[in-house]
Amino acid sequence: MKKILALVLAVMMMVVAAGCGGGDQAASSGSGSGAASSGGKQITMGFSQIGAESEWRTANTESIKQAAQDAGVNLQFSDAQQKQENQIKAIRSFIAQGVDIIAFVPIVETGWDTVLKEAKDANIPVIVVDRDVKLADDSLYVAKIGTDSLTEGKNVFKWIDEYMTKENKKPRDGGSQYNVVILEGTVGSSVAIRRNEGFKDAMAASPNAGKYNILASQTGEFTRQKGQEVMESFLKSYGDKIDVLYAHNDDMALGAIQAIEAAGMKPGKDITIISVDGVKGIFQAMIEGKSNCTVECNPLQGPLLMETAKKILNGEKVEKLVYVDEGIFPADVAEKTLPERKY
Ligand code: GYE
Repeated sequence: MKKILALVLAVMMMVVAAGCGGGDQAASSGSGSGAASSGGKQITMGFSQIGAESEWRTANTESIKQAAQDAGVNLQFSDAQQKQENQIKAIRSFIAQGVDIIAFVPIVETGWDTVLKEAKDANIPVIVVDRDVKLADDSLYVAKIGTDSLTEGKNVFKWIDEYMTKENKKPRDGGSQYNVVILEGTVGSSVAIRRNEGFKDAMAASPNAGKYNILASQTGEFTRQKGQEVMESFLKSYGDKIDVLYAHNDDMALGAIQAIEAAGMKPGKDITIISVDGVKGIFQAMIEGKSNCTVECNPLQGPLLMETAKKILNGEKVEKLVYVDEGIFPADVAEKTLPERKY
């Protein structure tokens, strides 16, 4: 009887030990194999992406997934299909799960106060990625990693202004002003707001401000399809008056190029085209002479995001705002640059 009892006890102890060992092993093998760790356990990050509206966004998602894998971070990825309410739901479920850290791309600027307060109350740090948020209390997030949309918008105007002057372009309607149409990004997104603001600020500050007339400006929702549709309607209303197209992203410019060709005009010649992002598709279009310039916006934010998350969870101080580096690529460097492009 005693022997049986001893045997049962021994087996029980083995089971308990194995259980603990298993747990320890899972935790330590995480850090041992270079996995991200906070206090020895693998980091779980809840990440809410807005969707897959553009080539840029696909590159952004891939960068984040790859960087999580490289850093050994357990990434809980959620796709919001372009809806803020889905993002709020995802963030709430990350809080309920008790993830270590939350990161998200805010589809629009406002409406985040309540859910971010819930994350703060649950002691879960938040990193804002890519776009900006507008909050009453900025302590609701720890860090923001992204791009400088205001500068991008300014650079667009400066490039256009130099180009039109250098090429000695004549307004197509025979008047004294260049007519500009704008395809804007998602309504209410910080990117669409700032890319407009930057463009208009630079225009107002230029001695050539009077040479430009913004004929029409409408959202194309950052997609190729919508960009094409809205450009079709611009062409119907203003056809041979349009001198310049500014598209808030390359995908909308690519859609617009199709609309311009279908209307029997030459994109990149009859209508000067500039857009933002720097995706491979627009480099190809520039090589074919169908677009004139892209102002880069860098989507490869994954490595910096993982590094920042680790620092925050290790109690290190991080910068509140970090912008990634970006360049400007006119058509004459497209062919040389395309092979080096990573997205
Ligand atoms: O320019 C556009 C995308 O938020 C900076 O979103 C990003 C923008 C990017 O869909 O292509």
